[in-house]
Amino acid sequence: MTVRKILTEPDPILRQKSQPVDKVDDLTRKLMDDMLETMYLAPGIGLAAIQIGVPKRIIVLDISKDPEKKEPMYFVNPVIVSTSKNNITYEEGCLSVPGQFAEIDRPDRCHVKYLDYNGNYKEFKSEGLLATCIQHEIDHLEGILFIDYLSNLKKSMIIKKLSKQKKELERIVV
Ligand code: GNR
Ligand code: NI
Repeated sequence: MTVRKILTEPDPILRQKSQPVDKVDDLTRKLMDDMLETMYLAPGIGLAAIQIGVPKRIIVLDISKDPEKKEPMYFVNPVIVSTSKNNITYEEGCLSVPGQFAEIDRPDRCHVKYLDYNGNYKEFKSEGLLATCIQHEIDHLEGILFIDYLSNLKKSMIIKKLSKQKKELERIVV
């Protein structure tokens, strides 16, 4: 397994729409293994392939609290079948928006269909943090970040801050 570099905002690749996977083969599984390792090291509780620069409709998640007991979940070509009418608010963060957090409202429950690690068709119903996380990851597949739900002012302040940090880092590295 290989740890890959996580792209951060503002990076136009993060705004690309990811494409469906046509076959869950060994290369797809290698990519999912790399995504999981990258996510655990970060550390984060979810990762979409586009965050490591691969525009494929793949997400991995692990919301287990105990790092000793790993509970990885893999979703290939996830599609939301339905969501609840009632919303829930979580303070969200994103590995591609480092150091920034905001309360975001999303449906409390979501039902998804997808292909699993072995390419088998599955359906899954989630609620609470897991439902929030799945929706956050599926947004990545459409090029959407949680900051897109904030006011234009808050969003532009965050993007400005991140661009500055990036420029500063480049200055140090070069
Ligand atoms: O690590 C993560 N934590 C998190 C917290 C609340 C809502 C969503 C997330 S996902 C995030 C990792 C990430 O950026 N996934 O795309
Ligand atoms: Ni994210």
